[in-house]
Amino acid sequence: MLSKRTWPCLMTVVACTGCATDTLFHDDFHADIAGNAPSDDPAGSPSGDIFYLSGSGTQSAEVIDTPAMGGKCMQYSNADVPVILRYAVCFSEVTPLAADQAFRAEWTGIINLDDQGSGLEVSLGDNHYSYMAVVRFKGGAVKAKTADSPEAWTTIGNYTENEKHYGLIEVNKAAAKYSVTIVPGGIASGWLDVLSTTAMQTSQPSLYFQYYEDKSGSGKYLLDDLLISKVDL
Ligand SMILES: [Ca+2]
Ligand SMILES: [Ca+2]
Repeated sequence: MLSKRTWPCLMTVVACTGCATDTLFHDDFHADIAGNAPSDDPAGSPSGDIFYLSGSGTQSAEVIDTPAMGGKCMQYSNADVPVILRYAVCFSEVTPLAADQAFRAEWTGIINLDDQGSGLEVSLGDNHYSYMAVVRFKGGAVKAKTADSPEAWTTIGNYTENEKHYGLIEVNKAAAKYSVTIVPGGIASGWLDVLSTTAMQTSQPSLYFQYYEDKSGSGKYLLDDLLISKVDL
C-alpha cells in the first residue's frame, strides 16, 4: 500500500506524463466547477500560469459542461459591461525566452456572434496589453492586424458560426513575424510583421480575448484547451 507521502510524488509523475516541458500556460477547465467563473489558477502544469478576467463574476465568462466541446469549457459572452471589463486573459508562467525563441498560442473554439453585438479579437501579447499579433472575428470575416497606427488589417478568410475550430498564433522572434492559422476554413495568414517588437521580448507571452466594440449582445465564444508554449520552428 502506498504511503500518503508517496501519493503526491506519484500523482505528479502521472499528471506530467506526456506534458510538454515547454508549456507556459494550459487550461482545459476540467478542474473547474460548471456555473462558476474559471479558476484564476488553472489546474496542472505549469504551476505559475494565471487565468484572468477583467470583469467580475460569471457575467462575461462561465464554465459550462457541454458535449459540443467534449466536456467542460469556458463560455465567454459579449456581456453588457464596459469594454475595459471584457478581457479574458491567459498569462503564461514567467519564463525568460531567448532572443530567437519562437512561441505559440493555441485554442479550440465554437464562435457564435450576433450581427448587432461586438466583434471579437484574439491577441497574443506581453503581460500588459501590448500585442505582437491580433486576429479579429467580425461579420463572418477573419482579419489579421498589420499595423497599429494608423490601424491596418488584412482579411485572411471566413469563419463559420457554430463550427468547432482550432486556432493557432505563432510568433517567430528571430524574424519578428507572426502567423495565424484557423482550421477548418483554410485560414492561414502567412508570416506578417509583429505589431510590437518590444512586446515580443516578453517573458510572459499572454493570450487575450476581448469583445472590442462598445456593443453588447448575445455573442458567445466557447473556448477550451487553451495552450501557450515554446516551440522550435
Ligand atoms: Ca475541457
Ligand atoms: Ca497551472
